[in-house]
Amino acid sequence: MNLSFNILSDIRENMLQNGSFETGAGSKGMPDNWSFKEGKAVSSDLPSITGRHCLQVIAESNLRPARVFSDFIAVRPDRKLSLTGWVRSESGTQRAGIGAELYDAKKRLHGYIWPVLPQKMVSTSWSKLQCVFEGGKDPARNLWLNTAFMRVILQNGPMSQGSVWFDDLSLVHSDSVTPQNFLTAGDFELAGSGAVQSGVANGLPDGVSEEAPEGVIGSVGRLARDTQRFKTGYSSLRMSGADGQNTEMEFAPIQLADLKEGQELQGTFHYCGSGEIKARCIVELLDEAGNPLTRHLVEKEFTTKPDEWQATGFKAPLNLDANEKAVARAISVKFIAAIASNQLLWLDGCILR
Ligand SMILES: [Ca+2]
Repeated sequence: MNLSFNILSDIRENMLQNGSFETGAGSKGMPDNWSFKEGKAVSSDLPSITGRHCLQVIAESNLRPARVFSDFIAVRPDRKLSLTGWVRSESGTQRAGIGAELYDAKKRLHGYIWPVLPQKMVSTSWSKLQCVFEGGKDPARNLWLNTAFMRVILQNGPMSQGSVWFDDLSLVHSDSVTPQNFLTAGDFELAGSGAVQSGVANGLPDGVSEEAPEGVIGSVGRLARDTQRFKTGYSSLRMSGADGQNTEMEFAPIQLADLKEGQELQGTFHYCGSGEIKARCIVELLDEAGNPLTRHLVEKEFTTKPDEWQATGFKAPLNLDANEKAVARAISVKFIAAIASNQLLWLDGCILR
């Protein structure tokens, strides 16, 4: 095993500042980098997609839409931009649109475009939204030839009364390459299905959800998404302990068909503890039924320090012997630690490529 490696990152540049609405006045204020001209908008701590806050856009009348604007974004009509995010509504009868104000190089306003028209009603549960901003022939939808800046518009209405929430918005060049990470849930950003954000009710600290983040399985009741303590993104995985037992977490298996024989697997991760805790990261082969083979491809030991984030990793070639080749179908990445019942271990920014 080669011990020299760089800590990997899969952060993709987001042209929208504060796209998860995490910084700003907190609840009932306006998030940084966003403003409204019509209607009303506030930072909301309704259970969010990423982090602890989202944006609530309130239309007080059916006739007048509520509109929130991003900061100015430098754009070029010949470069396609892709916007993704999440939206939900108060009662399922509200309508949301995504648009942009178009400005020339001197920041003079020239017009509006609407890649997403508010035709359909928005669900009361979070749903994904997606659109592109690009040059083209339709002046109602495309960037104009003289467009040098735009401000993204998040609209609730018209013909929509009540609240719409937005979260986790990202605007990137469509041709920018997403850094590879086989551990798609490695940043622990999304709540698991059916997760309930904490509160007084479940006895967990604020920001800790009572279920494992999406894409993670393991010791039931001892894995949680923690939006209070994190190293990358807006949340981490918080592993709690039980005396005399191991706590385990495991990512979704990666099919061998998606990997190349002999390729060098590189993995890095961040970790932190409430005290000194010995733990292991294991990469193993799984057979057709999902059972692990005897040999571990990687077994990386690490020890947490109290309240201090550290990072480490591994490099290992994916070389299988004849027997393994015959039965192995996938690889699995997991973490195991003997955590005492009064201790906690956090993981974040897990990357495998
Ligand atoms: Ca957020």
